[in-house]
Amino acid sequence: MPDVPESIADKVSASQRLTFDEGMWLFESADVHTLGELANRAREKKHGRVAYFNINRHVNYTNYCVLRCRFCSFYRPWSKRGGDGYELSVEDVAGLAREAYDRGATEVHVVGGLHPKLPFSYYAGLCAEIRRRCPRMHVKAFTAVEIIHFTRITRPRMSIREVLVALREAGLGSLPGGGAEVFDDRVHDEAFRGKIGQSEWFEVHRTAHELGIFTNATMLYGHVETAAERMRHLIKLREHQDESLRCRPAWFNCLVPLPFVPEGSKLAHLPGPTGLVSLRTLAVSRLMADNIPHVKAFWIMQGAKLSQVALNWGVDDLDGTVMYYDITKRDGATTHQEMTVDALQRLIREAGCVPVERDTLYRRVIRENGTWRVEEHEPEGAGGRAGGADARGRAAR
Ligand code: V47
Repeated sequence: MPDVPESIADKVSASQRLTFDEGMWLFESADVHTLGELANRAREKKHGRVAYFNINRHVNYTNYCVLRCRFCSFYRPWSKRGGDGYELSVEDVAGLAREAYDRGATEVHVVGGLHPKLPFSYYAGLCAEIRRRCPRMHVKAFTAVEIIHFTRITRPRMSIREVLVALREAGLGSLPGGGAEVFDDRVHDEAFRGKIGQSEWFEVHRTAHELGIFTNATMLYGHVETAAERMRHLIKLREHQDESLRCRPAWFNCLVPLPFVPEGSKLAHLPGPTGLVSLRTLAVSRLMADNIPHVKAFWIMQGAKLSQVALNWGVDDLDGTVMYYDITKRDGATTHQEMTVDALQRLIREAGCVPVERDTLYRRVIRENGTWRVEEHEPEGAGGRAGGADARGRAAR
C-alpha cells in the first residue's frame, strides 16, 4: 500500500478541507492504519480523547410501511397485516419512554415505518404524551422520510415547516439522521425506489435548521453503492453543513455511517461491508465531513467490538444504551438489544478514551444524588461554531 501523500497528511494536520480525489485515494489506496491515524488526528483536534455515549431508548412505533426498500428487513405491508406486523399506541410508546426515563435515560429516539392509516394527530400526540410523562426527556423523533409522509397525509396538506413547527410545539426536540441512505439516483433506483430523494431529505433538514432544530445525518453504506457515490454523499452533507453553519441557527450535530445489515432483506444475497470497509468508511467520514462535529458508531449495526476499535478511527460517539431495537437484528439478535453504561464505559476506556455521558445536544450530563443535570457550557473539545453552547441554547429541547 502506498504511503499517504504528504499533501494529504499536511492538510489534515492544518485542518484544511480534502477534495473528492483525496477522499477517494484515502478510501481506496491508503493503508488502513495510516488512514486511522489521520482520522484520529482530526478527531483529537475536536474532542481530544473524550468519547461520548448517551443513555437512551429507541422505540420503533410500527413496522407497517407503504415503502418496499430492498435493503430493509423491518417493514411489513399493511395488505398482509397480522403475523408479526405491529403498531404501538401513543400510550404504549409513552409508557416505554417512561420506563427508560425512570432508569435514567435522557433521550428517546422514536422512528417507524410509513404507516398508511395513522393520522398526523398520532405523531404529535406521541411527542406530547412522552413529554407529559417524561418532562425532561429529549424527544428525538421522525426521519426526514416520515416528515414528508406527514405532509402527504394531512388535509389540507401541511408544509414541511408547518409539520415541524406543530411537532416542536407538541414536544419534539430534534430529528435523527435516518433515511438519507446514499444521495444518488442510481442507488436510489436500485435499493430504495419510491422513497424520498435527496432534494426532499435536504429540504426537511434545511427547514429544521432554519427553525433552530438540530438534526443528525446518516449514510447507509455497503450495499449497491460505489466508493465514489459514498464520497459524493459525504461532500453533499458537508456543503449543506457549510450553509447551515453560515446562516442558520441549527445544523447537523452528528454523522452516523450505518453499515448495511443484509439479513432478511431483499438484498440478502449481498455480503454487507466487512470490518475493514466499515473502519475505512468511518475514518473517511470523519476526514471528509470536517464540519460535522461528531461521528457516531451505532453499535447495534456496527457491532460493539468494531465500534470500540472505531474510537481510534475517527469516531467520538457511541449510541447508546438503546435497550430495544427492531430495524436491524444482527447475528440472530432479538428486539431486546441493550448495552449497560458499565459496558459502554469499559469499551471506551479500553480504547484509551475518556467516557463522557452526553445528552442529545452533546451537553455533559452530571449525575448526582440520584438525579441528573446538564452542563450548559461547551463540551470539551467540541470547538468552533459547530457544537457551540449559544446556538444550542436556542434549539428546541
Ligand atoms: O433510515 C434500514 C437504516 C436507518 C437497514 O440519528 C438499515 O442518531 C442497515 O437512522 N441495514 C434508521 N441499516 C436508523 C438511523 C439511526 C440509527 C442510530 C442513530 C441515529 C441518529 C439514526 O437504518 C434507516 C436506514 O437508513 N436501515 N435497514 C439495514 N438492513
